[in-house]
Amino acid sequence: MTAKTVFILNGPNLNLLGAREPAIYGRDTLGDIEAAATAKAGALGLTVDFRQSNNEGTLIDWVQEADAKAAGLIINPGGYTHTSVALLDALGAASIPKIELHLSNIHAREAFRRQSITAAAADGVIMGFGAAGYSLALEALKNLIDNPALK
Ligand code: CA2
Repeated sequence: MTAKTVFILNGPNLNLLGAREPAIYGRDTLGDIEAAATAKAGALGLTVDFRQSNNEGTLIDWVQEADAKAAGLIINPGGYTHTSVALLDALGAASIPKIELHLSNIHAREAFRRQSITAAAADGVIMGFGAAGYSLALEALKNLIDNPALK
């Protein structure tokens, strides 16, 4: 049987991981995270389509593409987490299982980061575990894909 594909979408500035702010976001680069996520997905019998964009509209297009093509979606919306009604609407329109992911615990940070606009459209949120969160999110997504009644 062909492995189901899941999209992992990463928002603005996540391409900078590893270079700056290691105390908050860790030392892994986004390339390191993609390699680990690809290996984890393989162990779960999934294929990953891993992407990053600094553009809100591109992320919205990819959410719509995921809904048409993928079995599930993990998204770290970056700063758009706290601002984007348009991304919330795109996620809300997508019927596939969806996990929101943050490297940091946004509730332990500045007041403006404590609200996620986008999380209302997610089936669940994983945050605060650094790069390991991607692996945890894949496990959670696999559970949702295999058990649609949980959604
Ligand atoms: O904790 C997360 O995963 C965030 O989504 C990361 C975003 C931030 O805006 C959210 O509030 C929480 C930031 C993405 C990465 O930003 C960097 C900035 C400088 C150096 C490295 C990464």
